[in-house]
Amino acid sequence: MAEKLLLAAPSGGKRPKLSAAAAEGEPGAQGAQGGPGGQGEPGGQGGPGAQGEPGGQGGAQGGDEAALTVGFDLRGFRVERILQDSARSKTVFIHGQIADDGAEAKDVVIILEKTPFQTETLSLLLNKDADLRLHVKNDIYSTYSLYPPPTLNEIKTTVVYPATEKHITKYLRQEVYLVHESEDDYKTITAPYLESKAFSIQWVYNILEKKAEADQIVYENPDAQNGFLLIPDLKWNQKQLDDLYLVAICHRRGIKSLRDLTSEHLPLLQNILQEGQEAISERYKVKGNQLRIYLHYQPSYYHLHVHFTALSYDAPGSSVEHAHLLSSVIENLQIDPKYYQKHTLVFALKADNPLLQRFKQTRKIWTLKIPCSEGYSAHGVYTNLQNTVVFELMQN
Ligand code: G7M
Repeated sequence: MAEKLLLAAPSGGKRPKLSAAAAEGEPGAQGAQGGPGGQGEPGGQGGPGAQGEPGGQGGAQGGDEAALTVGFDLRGFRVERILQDSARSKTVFIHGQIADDGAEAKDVVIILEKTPFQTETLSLLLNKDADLRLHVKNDIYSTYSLYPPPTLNEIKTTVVYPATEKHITKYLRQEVYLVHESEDDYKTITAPYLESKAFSIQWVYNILEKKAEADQIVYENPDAQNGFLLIPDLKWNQKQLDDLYLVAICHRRGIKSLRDLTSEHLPLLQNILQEGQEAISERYKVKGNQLRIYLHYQPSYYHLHVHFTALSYDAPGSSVEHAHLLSSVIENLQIDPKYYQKHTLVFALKADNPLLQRFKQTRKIWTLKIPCSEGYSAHGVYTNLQNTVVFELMQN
């Protein structure tokens, strides 16, 4: 590799190297920020643009060249395989390995994503110096390849290093399956599963404790009970509003997900809805009726947070089997304080998701109408694990 390639620094890994600028002592040199902590993410999303969103927060935001002081050294990088790619979203998920001098090669996941066009820079793309190379010309129609200057050809890059097997399978394209989770299923399958796994949400605590991304905070209501913090999502490069994406993270700990919400949490949810919209309107001039404000179920991280995305943006994870509009959540809780404990919730899980395996393995019981002597009924008990059907005769 002729030139050293420098990417935004991931946290946690030991690879970040100072770029030439930083080495020369340019102002603004800073260490890698925050980070993903160990992943868990049982709620992996189906389809391309899989979420889950690990990765350190890069130093450069909002096109601040001076902030590009810490890079990621790609020497020794080699592609192992493409985990998934999407021509539509112009995204590719790559599993690679990086061999540090002499040391054992470590896994890395790199996500490359072509960024949306910015209206302000179109005049720099299309002018008399534009390098346009003709493909086809026919009457009034013609197609070209346009080779823009490097600064207008940015590729958003997320690095997870070192990546675990979990990260790799998380991004691997897989079949997805719908799960209907009843109140009982949650108690007997999902809740014990979540308790058995120590999903790390260190990155969330880092944000709440201002140990990471502190300079990114858009708004904060500091109330320990009903307050929250609003911050740009890792997926948004903040360079254009078309794909605006922020997350509101509540200060209160212990609310794992939508399932835990009761009417007790209404003040918190109303604050997030109201103040979140006001803060975004003030900072970005995007009104509340142009925002999609929702919670994921299942989420990737089990600390309550709410997504704010531009309504016109087809954000990954905004499909009906995944997103629950905050306004509807509030209304449901006003109608029934225990709505989210009682109702069946439907979501999609990837084939290799351990939670899906638990649903499959768990004993299902269904009632069959089998003629019996008066006063008795028969129940069929089906166990996936043993592949057996057992009938029980029960007295009514
Ligand atoms: O699926 P779930 O509802 O759990 O979504 C979590 C959201 O948190 C996703 O939209 C991620 O892109 C976002 N996210 C994940 N990490 C690790 C970070 C982070 O370190 N910083 C920020 N700002 N957002 C993150």
